[in-house]
Amino acid sequence: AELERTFIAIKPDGVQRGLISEIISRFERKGFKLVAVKIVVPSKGFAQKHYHDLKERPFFNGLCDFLSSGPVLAMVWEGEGVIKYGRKLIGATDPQKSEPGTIRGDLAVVVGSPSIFRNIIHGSDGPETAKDEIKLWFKPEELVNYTSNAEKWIYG
Ligand code: YYY
Ligand code: MG
Repeated sequence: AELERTFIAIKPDGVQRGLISEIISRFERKGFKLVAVKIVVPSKGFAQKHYHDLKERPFFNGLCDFLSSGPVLAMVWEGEGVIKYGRKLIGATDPQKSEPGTIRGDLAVVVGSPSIFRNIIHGSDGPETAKDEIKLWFKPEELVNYTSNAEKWIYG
């Protein structure tokens, strides 16, 4: 089994709305394993680093203000296919377009301006960004290696 990890963050709107346990539960019930977690208020500079790929976009400044506006729950989840499947659990970027059954589709508010910022959750979009984002948010010693007794039931 290939060890795969992704960076998942509950954004300030998700934390303030009391959605932490709901979101963790969806990853946990799917069979993914939590290997790092902490709550932090990122500085604006840190948010700019996190979203550096989007720095040319018109919404970059507002997006970074939003991410640094309050506590964020930063996590690393591990499991086979977790990067791609994590994105599937999260749903489409725009809450107006995310399907019911996804985190954004079920939980993100679709009204308000600019509502697309308030889409509750971030997930790495590929193996390279997962690696970079985990490194940005966590020190190596904050990641915990352990065997879950459920793994033989999940992976066979
Ligand atoms: O990975 P994901 O969060 O689904 O979308 P990205 O394209 O990486 O954009 C990051 C973040 O930026 C998105 O969650 C909301 C915001 N955003 C926006 O405000 N307006 C857009 N047109 C696109 C993205
Ligand atoms: Mg993205």
